[in-house]
Amino acid sequence: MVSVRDVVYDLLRANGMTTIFGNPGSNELPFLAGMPDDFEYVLGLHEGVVLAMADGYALASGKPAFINLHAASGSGNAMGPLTNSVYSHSPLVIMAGQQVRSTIGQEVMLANVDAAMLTKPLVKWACEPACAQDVPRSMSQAIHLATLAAKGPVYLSVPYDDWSQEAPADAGHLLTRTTNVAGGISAERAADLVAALDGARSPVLILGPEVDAEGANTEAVTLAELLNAPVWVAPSPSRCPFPTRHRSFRGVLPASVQGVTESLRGHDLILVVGAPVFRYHQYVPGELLPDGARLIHLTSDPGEAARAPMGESIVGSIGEVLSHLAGRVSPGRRKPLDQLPDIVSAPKSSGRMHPDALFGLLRDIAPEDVVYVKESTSTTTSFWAQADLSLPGSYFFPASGGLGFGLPAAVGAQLAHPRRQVVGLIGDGSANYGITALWTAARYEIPVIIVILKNGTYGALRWFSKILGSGETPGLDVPGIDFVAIASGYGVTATAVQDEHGFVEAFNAARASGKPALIEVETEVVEP
Ligand code: TZD
Ligand code: CA
Repeated sequence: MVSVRDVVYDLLRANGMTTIFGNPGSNELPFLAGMPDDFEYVLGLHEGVVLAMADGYALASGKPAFINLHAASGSGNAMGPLTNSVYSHSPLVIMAGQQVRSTIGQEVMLANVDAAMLTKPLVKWACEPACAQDVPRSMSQAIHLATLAAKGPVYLSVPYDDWSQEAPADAGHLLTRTTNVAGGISAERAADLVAALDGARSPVLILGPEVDAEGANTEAVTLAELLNAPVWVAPSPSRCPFPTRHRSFRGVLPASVQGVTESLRGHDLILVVGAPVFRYHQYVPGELLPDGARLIHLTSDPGEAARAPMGESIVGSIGEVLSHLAGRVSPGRRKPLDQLPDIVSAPKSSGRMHPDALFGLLRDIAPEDVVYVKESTSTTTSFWAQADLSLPGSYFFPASGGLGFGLPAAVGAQLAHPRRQVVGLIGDGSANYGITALWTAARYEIPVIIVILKNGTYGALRWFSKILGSGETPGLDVPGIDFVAIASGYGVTATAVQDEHGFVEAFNAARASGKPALIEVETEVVEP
C-alpha cells in the first residue's frame, strides 16, 4: 500500500525540498518517524528561529523551503518572523501537525482550532485538507503556490491520523507536475516603455529586492549604463539589487514620502523595478512625486501594483522585462555620470569601534563573495556608505522590520551556501529574538560568523524617539549582555574584541576553523 505519507515525501523530494526545518511535537511524530535517509532534519529550539532559518535558506538558495511546526502554539511562535517572509516573497511551505481528525471539534489538547485561520493574514494560502485522500494534492498545491510569482509563504495543517491512510491511486501525477508563469511583456507595451526611456530627459532607476531575487542585477547594470541614469535602491531594502561601487549607484532612498520626493526632484521619468511603490517607514508627509515626473512601476506582484498610491504599474516577470529593455534602449543619449569618490572610512578609535570602521574593515578582509545578513537597525547609513557589494544574493535584511530574522537567517543562508562565507551583522538588541539559532549552528557545524554590534541600546529607537519628538522613553537600553557567555553555553566559539587588530584576528581564526563563531564588538551609538 502507498500511504499519504509516502506520497508527500515523494512530492517533497521531487521538488528538491529534502531539508526539513522543524521543532516537533506529538502531532508531528507520525510524519517524522522513519524519515527517509535522503532527508535532513534541522532542529531549531524555538519556532521563530525555525521559520527564520528556513527563510534564510530559501532566500539564499532561491529554492522553496519546507517547515514542520507543532500545532497552533508552534505556528504562533513562528508568526513574528513570518511577517518578514511575506514581504521578502519567500517561498516557504509551512506544515503544522494537527490532532486526530475526529477529535479536533472537541478541542482536545493541542488541537489547532480553525487551523486555516491562524496564519491567514500573512500567508498566500492556508488550508486543512477536507480529507486524508486530499493531503497529497493539497501539498502539491502548497508547493506550487509558494513558488509561483509573486512567491510567498503558505500554510497546511494535517491531522496526524491522515499519514497512514492509503493514498489515492492517481496521486502519482502530482510527482511530475510543473507550473510556470509566462510573464513577458507584450510587444506594444514594451515599445511604449522603450520610447518613454529613450525620450526621457532625465530618467532615474529605483531598484528593489525582486531584481536581486530574480538574479537580474546584470540586466539592471546594462540598462543603467545605456541610459546613463542614476540608480537608487528602493526604501527599506531587504536585498541589494545593484553593485554599490558602480558609478550610477546613489545609495538607498530615504523611507519617507518627503525624503523620496526630495531625492528624485528634477527627474522626468522614474522607473521602479521589483519593489513596492514605496515601502515608507517614518511618517513625513509631502508630495508623492516631484513636479512633472512620470512614474512607471514593474513588479511581479499584483498586490504591490494595486496598492501603490501613484504611478503606472506593469505586472510581469522582472527578469524578462529588464533583459528586454537592456536589449532595446538606445545607448549614448545622455552624458556619462561621474566616477564615484573614494570611500571615506571612519578614523580609527581607541575606545568603542565606530560602525563605519567595522564595516570598512569587513569590506577589506571579507572574501569578495561574502553574504551579509544584517539586523542592526541603527547602522544602515554606515553600512551602505562602506559596502562594496557586487554579486547577487550578497545582502539580506528583515523585509518587514520584524526582529528575530537576522541571526537564524544567517545560519540558514550558510546552510544553503557551503561555498560562500555568511556573516551575520547583528545588534545586541536583535540578537536576543533569535539567539537559540546559535545552538543549531553548533549542532550541525554550520560555519557562519556572527558579529554582535554591542552598543548597549536599541539604537534605532533612540533615533526614532528624536524624530517623533517623544522625549525620554523607558525600555530602550540593553546593557550588560554577555554574548560570549551565551554563545559558549550553546556550544559556539566566541570572542570579545577591543579593536580593529583583535577583530581581524578573530575573523581570520573563525574562517580557518570551519565552525560557527561569534565575535562581540563594542560599538559607538550612531543614527540610521
Ligand atoms: N520587536 C520586534 C519583533 N521587531 C521590532 N522591529 C521591534 C521589536 C522594535 N525595534 C525596532 O524596530 S529597532 C529595535 C527594536 C527593538 C532595536 C534593535 O536594536 P539592535 O540594533 O541593538 O538590534 P541598533 O543598531 O542598536 O538599533
Ligand atoms: Ca544595539
